[in-house]
Amino acid sequence: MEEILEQIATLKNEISAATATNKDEIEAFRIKYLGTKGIVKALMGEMKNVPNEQKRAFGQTMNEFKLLVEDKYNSLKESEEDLENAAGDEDLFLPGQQIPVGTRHPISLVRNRIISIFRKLGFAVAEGPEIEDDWHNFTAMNLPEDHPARDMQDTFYIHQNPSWLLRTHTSSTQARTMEKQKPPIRIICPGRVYRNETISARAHCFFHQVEGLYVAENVSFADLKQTLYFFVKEMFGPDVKIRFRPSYFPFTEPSAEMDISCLICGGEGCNVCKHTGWVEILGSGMVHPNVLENFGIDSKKYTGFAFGMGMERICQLKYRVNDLRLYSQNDLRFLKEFSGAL
Ligand code: 2U9
Repeated sequence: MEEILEQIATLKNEISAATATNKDEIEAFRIKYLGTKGIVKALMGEMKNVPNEQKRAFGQTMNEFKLLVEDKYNSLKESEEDLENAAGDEDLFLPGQQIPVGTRHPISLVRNRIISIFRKLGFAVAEGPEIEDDWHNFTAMNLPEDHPARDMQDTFYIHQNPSWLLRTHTSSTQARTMEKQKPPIRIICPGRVYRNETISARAHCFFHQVEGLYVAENVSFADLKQTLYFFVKEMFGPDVKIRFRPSYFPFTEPSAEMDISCLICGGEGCNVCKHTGWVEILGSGMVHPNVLENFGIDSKKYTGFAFGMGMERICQLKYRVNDLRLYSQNDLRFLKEFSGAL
C-alpha cells in the first residue's frame, strides 16, 4: 500500500507538469493514463491486494487521482481548442471595421481660420469665463447701470447672485487682459456669448463671437481699416471690397460698421445683399478713452482699436448657412456638408 501511494504522488507531479501542443499528444496522454490498459485502470486493479481495513482510504485516493487526471485531460483539450479557434477565426482578407471619421463643426472651421489669419498679424488668442460679473461685461465697457444700450444685450442672470451673468460679448475677456497686462496689447478673443432672445432662424440665445483689441502708442483708425481689410481678403479672397459706415457702440468712439462687397453677386445686387451690393460683416471703432482709463491705461498716451464679429455671420456668408438653429441641432446631415471644407 505504501509503495502504491508513493507511486501515485510521483504520478501526480508528472501529470501537473504534462503539456501537449497538438491533438496527437493529447490522445497519447489519454491512452497513457485513462486508456483500457492505462495507469488509472492498472492502479485500480491493485485494490484486490490492499488489506480490507485500508480499502476505503485507497478507494478515496484513487478517485481523487482519477479526477485529477480527467481534469488535466480536459484542460489540455480546451487549450488546444482555443488555439485552433483563434487561428480559425482570423480571416486576414476581411476588410477592417470602419471607424467613421467625423468632421469639424463649421463654427470651429471659421474660428480656426480667423485665429490663423490674425496670428499672421501678431494677435494672440485670449480666453475668459462665460459666467461674468456686471463690471467686466457692462460697467467697465462704458455701459453703466441704466445705460439704454444694455437693453439690446439682455442676458441670463445667476439666481444666487444677480451680479453674475452669462457674458453678452467677449469684450469682458479683453477687459480682463487689460487688467493684467500693460500696452502694447494685441489680442483676439473667440468664444461663446449669450443673449436673452427668442430662438428663430435669425436669433439665438447663444452664439459665437471673435473680438479683437489692439492698444499701443499711435494706433489709428488707418491701422484698424488696414487690419480688417487684410482679414477679409484672407477670409473671402483678394477681390473683396470693403466700406465703413458710421455707427455707435458705447465702448468705441468713433465707431463704424464694416460691409464687404456681396460675394454672391459680386456687388451687382441680389437677394442676399438686398440689392445693395454690400453685406454687413462686423462692428469696430477706436477704444473709448473711458474704457482705457477704467483699466488704468493713460488715454493721452495710448490709443487702441477694437472690433467684433459673429462667427455665425461669417459662416453664413462663407458657407451660405441661413438658419442659426442648424448650428446647435447636431444633425449629421448638416455637419457632413462640411466634410470637405477647410
Ligand atoms: C474693449 C473695447 C472695445 C469690441 C467691438 C463691436 C464693435 C461690435 C458686434 C458685432 C456683431 C457684436 O457679434 S456681434 O453681435 N460687435 O460691433 N465690438 S467694437 O469693442 C471693444 C472690445 C473690448 C476693451
